[in-house]
Amino acid sequence: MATITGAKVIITSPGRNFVTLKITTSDGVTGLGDATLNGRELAVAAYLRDHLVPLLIGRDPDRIEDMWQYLYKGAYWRRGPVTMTAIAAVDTALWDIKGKVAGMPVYDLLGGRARDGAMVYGHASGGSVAELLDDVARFRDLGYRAIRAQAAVPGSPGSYGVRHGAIYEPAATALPEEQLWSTEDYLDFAPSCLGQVREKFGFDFHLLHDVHHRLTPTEAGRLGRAFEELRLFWMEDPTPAELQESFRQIRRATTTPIAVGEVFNSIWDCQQLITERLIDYIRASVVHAGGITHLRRIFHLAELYQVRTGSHGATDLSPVSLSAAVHLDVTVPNFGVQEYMAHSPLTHEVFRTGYELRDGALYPSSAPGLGVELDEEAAARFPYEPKYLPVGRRTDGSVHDW
Ligand code: EZ4
Ligand code: CO
Repeated sequence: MATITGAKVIITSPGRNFVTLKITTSDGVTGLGDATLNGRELAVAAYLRDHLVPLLIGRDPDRIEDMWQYLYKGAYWRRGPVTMTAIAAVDTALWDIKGKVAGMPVYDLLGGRARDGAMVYGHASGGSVAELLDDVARFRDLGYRAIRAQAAVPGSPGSYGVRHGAIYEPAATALPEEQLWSTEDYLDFAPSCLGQVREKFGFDFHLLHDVHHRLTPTEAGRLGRAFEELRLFWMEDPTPAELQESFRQIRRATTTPIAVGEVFNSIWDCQQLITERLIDYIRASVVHAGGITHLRRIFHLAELYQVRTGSHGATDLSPVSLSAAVHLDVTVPNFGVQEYMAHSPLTHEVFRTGYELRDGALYPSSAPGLGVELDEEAAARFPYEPKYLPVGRRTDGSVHDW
């Protein structure tokens, strides 16, 4: 029997911060797991280094489900983003190792591909509607079949999702930036903004929009109704989702499809949303929802209720996460779409990836395991830099959901 002989936490900042767990076995096989929790990176690094790594040494790397149960139930303190991200890193690294030992890509360990590639959506944005329209045209020219559209709301400098430069990185400052937000201005602006996208480009592509948790259920219902004639692929995160039953109200108000889940960390965060069919797409991710083992369980529950998948894939999810997501995406029958924001060239100096973008879809590498390598010498050249996500404030100065 092989045993786990080493587990190393690698913190690196090639363009942005990433935490990665690298597990080594007595046979000399290594596996990688993403452990990045944007703006709270060192909490997960400490959880791994101080509390999980000592438990891993000497254990059997083959027993992935048992390891998951051991770390989840063994903690006594369940769930939460820090715990579940740390467990995800161990779980993902063990799937990577199992694939390498078997000589199979992870998608084959998961039952094999149901499709060759995973359709992705790209992020078009603009400081104005005119800029957004140019950016949508660029994504269409690049072959994307699904495009998320976000534009700056006039008078709301804290509008979500507007790229400045080549890469969108909201965690950009050493302390949280405070950004002003007006819900009223946004509700006036968003339908006409997306309406202009449909007017110019028509309906032959999927159009998505992220509300980023900023509305009440009443406001979200009204916005969803205003979007109906635009036939969105989805309206994402219309409200904060701690209150799962609030989605009943949004559902009653509109037929615009609803997607939610990027901040979820367990099946318990979406059980009611799925089983009452209060959403159309579940957006939980490998890294923040307990790894491949737990996300697969969420996706299988969703399949029973005709809820499709649409995993979070912003650049704060490392190339290891993205690769794991694509391996899972191509296997599940209820796949919907995969979010994709290309990582920066600096990030790829550290992470060598095998997945490929073609015709608006990501194709997993057929290399054994996840097909991602981390260059530790390159990683050491990019030391950790404290970076925080912004904080939203309403025009009266009070804190709002960012
Ligand atoms: O703001 O990942 O759909 N994508 C998103 C992301 C999140 C970031 C937070 O770290 O909403 O851009
Ligand atoms: Co989002």
